[in-house]
Amino acid sequence: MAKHTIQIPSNFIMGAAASAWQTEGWSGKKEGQDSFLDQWYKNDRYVWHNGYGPAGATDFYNRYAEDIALMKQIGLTHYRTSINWSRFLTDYENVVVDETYADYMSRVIDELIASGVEPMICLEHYEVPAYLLDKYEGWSSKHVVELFVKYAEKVFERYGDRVKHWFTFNEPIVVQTRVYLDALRYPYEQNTPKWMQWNYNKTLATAKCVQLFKAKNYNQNGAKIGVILNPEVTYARSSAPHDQYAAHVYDLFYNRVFLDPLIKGEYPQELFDLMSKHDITFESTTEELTVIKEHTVDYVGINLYYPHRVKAQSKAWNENIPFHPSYYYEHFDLPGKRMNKSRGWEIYPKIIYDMGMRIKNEYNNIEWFVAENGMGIENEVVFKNEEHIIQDDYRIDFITEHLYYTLQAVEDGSNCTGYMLWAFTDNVSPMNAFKNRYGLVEINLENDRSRHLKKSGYWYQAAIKERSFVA
Ligand code: BGP
Repeated sequence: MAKHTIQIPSNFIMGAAASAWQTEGWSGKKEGQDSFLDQWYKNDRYVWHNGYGPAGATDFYNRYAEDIALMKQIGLTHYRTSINWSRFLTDYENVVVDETYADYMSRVIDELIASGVEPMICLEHYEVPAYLLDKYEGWSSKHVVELFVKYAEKVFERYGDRVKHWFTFNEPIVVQTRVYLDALRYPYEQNTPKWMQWNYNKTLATAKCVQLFKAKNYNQNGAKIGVILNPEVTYARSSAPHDQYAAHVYDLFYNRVFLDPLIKGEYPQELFDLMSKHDITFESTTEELTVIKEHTVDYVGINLYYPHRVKAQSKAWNENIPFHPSYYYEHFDLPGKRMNKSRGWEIYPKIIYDMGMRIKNEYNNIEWFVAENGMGIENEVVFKNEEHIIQDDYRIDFITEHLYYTLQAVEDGSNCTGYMLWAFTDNVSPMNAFKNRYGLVEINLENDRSRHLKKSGYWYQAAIKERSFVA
């Protein structure tokens, strides 16, 4: 196919993302400031690649100035990260701020702004404090919803004058799906009602934060508050009604459970009907549902990595085990699919376009942006050239194709305002530490975590500078 120069609109966000826990390391962390992820790490150490863990991470806590200088060099317009809830406070009940950590965050924000990189800040990227998990079973509890809103208020008080892009959660469905739906993590309990309670309580917490943000006028100067979701762009195996229905139910349970209430203010009745059919109950009140209805988000970030393909469930369901949505579906492998073998994820760049069109057509064309998209590759060092620069042409191709489809969606009227690569630097994945490297910038773990732009870093720099690329 002939190649073309693709123009990037002048005000289009060209950024990169990360999270607090995955980068900052444990420097300065106090006893009792563990998050869900630290607890997970401590319980399940055996899964960690080469023993790398969150203790060192990329040492962003100490090296943020060096990293922000690299962001400036690449020309990132925006950088997304999170505030680590478990570290921002020393007392989660009385909302006592850890001044050392708060000061560090303040310096990060100032340095970003001074470098011409807009900060985008998320309040929870899986960093729910371990204390709240132990004491209240985390997001099972309405009390934790209230504590989160109080924490958010402290954060807005500190940084609301400088930060214009806020998000409550990154991928709010993920933790409880691993913990209570798939029982892959401690406490290894399959409990779909609890899964739904967590979903609901995080939605309620978002609505309450939106309410607070506006009531206290933090939305002045164009500041916005939203959420970052990971809807699974789902394709049915065939057009046969049973496969179509499987994809439809999958979409209700994994996507619309957050998209609908957060963007439109209402849950799909069909989801509630399926839940009552399977005795999935959770606590909600009319007042809470009104808060959700009246305080929808300003915009959404969407994390998109790979497509989901489903077909109708072929096996008879064992009625003695608790209900799981896979009662209705099975995953389906597309024959001949393109793969990122390191991560085991299919590559299908059109997911971004399809999501963009869906938001346009079904979600009031709300403002959205690609909040994460990227390619994690194992053992990249073998691709170094004589100048020791990782020749990650596969990543350049991946970004090129995904950015192309993002801009196609823009051209076709979707209100997409940006693209953020996961990730700015290689970092600690909650699944596999530094095994799969995602960064535009290499973190050399053998050499004191020194930073080096990869070929993709130079490519991204050129695309941002020229506001164009060839695809
Ligand atoms: C997203 C998370 C990120 C990041 C990324 C890559 O779902 O928001 O935190 O980790 O996935 O996935 P992984 O690290 O599992 O390879």
